Amino acid sequence: MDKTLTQTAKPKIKQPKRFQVLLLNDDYTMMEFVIEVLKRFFSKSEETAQAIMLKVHIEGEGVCGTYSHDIAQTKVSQVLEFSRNNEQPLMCVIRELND
Ligand code: TYC
Repeated sequence: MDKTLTQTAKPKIKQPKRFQVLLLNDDYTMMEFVIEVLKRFFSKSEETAQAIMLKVHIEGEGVCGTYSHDIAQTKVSQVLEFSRNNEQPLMCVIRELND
C-alpha cells in the first residue's frame, strides 16, 4: 500500500450514539398499565417498575433504558402499539444522549 496514505490517515474511532427511551406522564394512563409496560418491554422487576412509574408520575418523565437508535425506536413503537391497543394515552419518546 502507498506509505503516504497509511502515514497521514487519522484514526477514526466514532462511538455509536446512544438514546434514552423515556415515558412521559399524563392524567389518564393507569398506574398498573405503566408498571406492566416497564416489566414487559424493559425487563424491569415489579419494584423497579413501580419506582420508575412513580418518578414519571411525580416528575413528568423517567428513563426506561438506554439503547442504540434502532433498538430505542423499536421499543417506542412497541410501547405505543401496546398502549393504543389497550386504549391508554401513554407517551413514549427517545432522547439522544450527549456524552
Ligand atoms: N399520572 C397517571 C395517573 O395518575 C399515572 C402515570 C404514570 C401515567 C406514568 C403515565 O408515564 C406515566 N393515573
